[in-house]
Amino acid sequence: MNLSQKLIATHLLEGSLIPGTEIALRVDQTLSQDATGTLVMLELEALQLDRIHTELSVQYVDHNLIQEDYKNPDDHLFLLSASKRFGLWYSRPGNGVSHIVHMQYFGKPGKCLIGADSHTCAAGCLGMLAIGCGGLEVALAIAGKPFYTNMPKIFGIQLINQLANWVSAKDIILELLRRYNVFGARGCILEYYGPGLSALSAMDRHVIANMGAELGATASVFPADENTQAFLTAQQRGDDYQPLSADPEASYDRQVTLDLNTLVPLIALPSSPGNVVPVTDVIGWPLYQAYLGSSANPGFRDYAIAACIVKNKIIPTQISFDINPASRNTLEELLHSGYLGALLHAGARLHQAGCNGCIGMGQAPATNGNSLRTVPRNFKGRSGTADDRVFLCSPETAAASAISGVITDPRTINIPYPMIHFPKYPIVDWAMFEAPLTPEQRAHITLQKGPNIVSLPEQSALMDHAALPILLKVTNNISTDAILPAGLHVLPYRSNIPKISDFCFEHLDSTYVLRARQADSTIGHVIIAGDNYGQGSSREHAALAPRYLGLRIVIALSFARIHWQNLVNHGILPLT
Ligand code: MIC
Repeated sequence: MNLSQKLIATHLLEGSLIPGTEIALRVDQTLSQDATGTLVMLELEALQLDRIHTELSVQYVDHNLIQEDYKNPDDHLFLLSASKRFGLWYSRPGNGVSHIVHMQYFGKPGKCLIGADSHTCAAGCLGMLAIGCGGLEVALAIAGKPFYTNMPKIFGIQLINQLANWVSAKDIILELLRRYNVFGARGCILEYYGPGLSALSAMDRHVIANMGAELGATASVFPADENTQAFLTAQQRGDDYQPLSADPEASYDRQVTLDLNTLVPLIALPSSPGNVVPVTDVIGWPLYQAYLGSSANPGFRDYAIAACIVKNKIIPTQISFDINPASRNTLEELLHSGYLGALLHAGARLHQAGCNGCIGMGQAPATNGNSLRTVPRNFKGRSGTADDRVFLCSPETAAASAISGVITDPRTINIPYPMIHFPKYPIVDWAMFEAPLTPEQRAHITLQKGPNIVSLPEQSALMDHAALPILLKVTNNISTDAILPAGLHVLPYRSNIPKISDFCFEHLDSTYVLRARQADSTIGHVIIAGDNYGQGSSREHAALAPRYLGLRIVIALSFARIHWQNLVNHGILPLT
């Protein structure tokens, strides 16, 4: 067996390992973040849940951090009260992005994690079976129900040789996106193996595993080996380690070999993670912003190498050089090691640990300004600027470009390849979490709901027969960011479905909401779409909000996995 099959077999409750057939999995752990988690908690409330039934469930606050008014902070306190009420761990605002923090504190080889965030697959870097999904599935898993999905094909990625200097983990996943595009791994688990793994740390693997979501993969799986053990030991969790790997003669449904030594710095052009070209194709293009951080490049080395590149230099005035630490611990380590000082001295703008500009919660780029980011996705308008020009690249490329003032191949800057000095003892600080309460303590907790937290709307059953108007026709690869945008003006309504529905298809067809409201809501309407409809984020708001406006059926050439399930979960018929 390959490792993915082993992980599935040990969690299989129903079905068999035949690709394409439905399987039910036992879930050990769940994660949710604030932008999806408020719905999860409202769903737990609707289920009248008494306590969590998983081994471990964690609620993070990492997305909606800017407190322009009461809405986001009300959500944070609601989530704290719900975590206490139901028995979840709570990670406070500023503690960092769910994916890296989960890896640091809770990730465990061999466990099955599902998460209300498409990048949950990042935890596959530790030898976990980690799958992103909609909030309702996380709520049901917390309530002790299995997770249903189709048995994926296993796509073996054999890594041989080693990366050259100035080429890093981000370039590996960008190379896979260059080859297979944003739909190339749908219905698959990407399983990495081979001698090339030995030089990739657990955090390098996180970079690669995280962006499996961009290829449409169900999960990313790495073996648990000595690099995994080194990471867990440094996190003072050496006991959580167990070695895991594919059998020596394991086979895969699909297979490719990647010679790491042949890779070059790559960059995804606006506005799809699949538009990948070598950086050499765009050198000299003007730059407005260079942006470090997010779940896609969250590790100490990603900031440290940028610090080495900009050390003792000054970033040109017109460039916004944004540092978004992914975890508070990493921020503290950068502080103590001096790397943060080098970044700040060069002109960096330091933001709090969290998702921030990755989802358009601040740091929007200027009109026509090219923004080079280490984030995982660059769908149009996601940064908060409607006509944005966001590129995806490695920290090396972002920092080298920041210092040069134009898009630059990091191999051409005139400094020796830096040696990173890692902290001897990484910071491990459980004080930043609220641990689950005892049953006696939980009994006294009530949910703390601010005025913007609105219970889930009542919905009528799907009709047996209907003649419905078609209100919208859209093309291929429509992302959930296009269906229900992110950004500072929309995100604070994540706990308020009636209000957030005002923003459906805002950038794609600003007349849709009005036309849907004017249509007969007792009949509803249809959307026609191309291939890969609903790719990207797991936000179930992209189903619930159009449903609130009367959407009953989507007819598409094909659907992205998570959005298809979200449509089903909320009573919209997805027809292929
Ligand atoms: C994303 O990267 O698109 C997000 C924002 O993390 C989403 C979740 C959300 O929309 O709240 C995701 O990846 O699922």
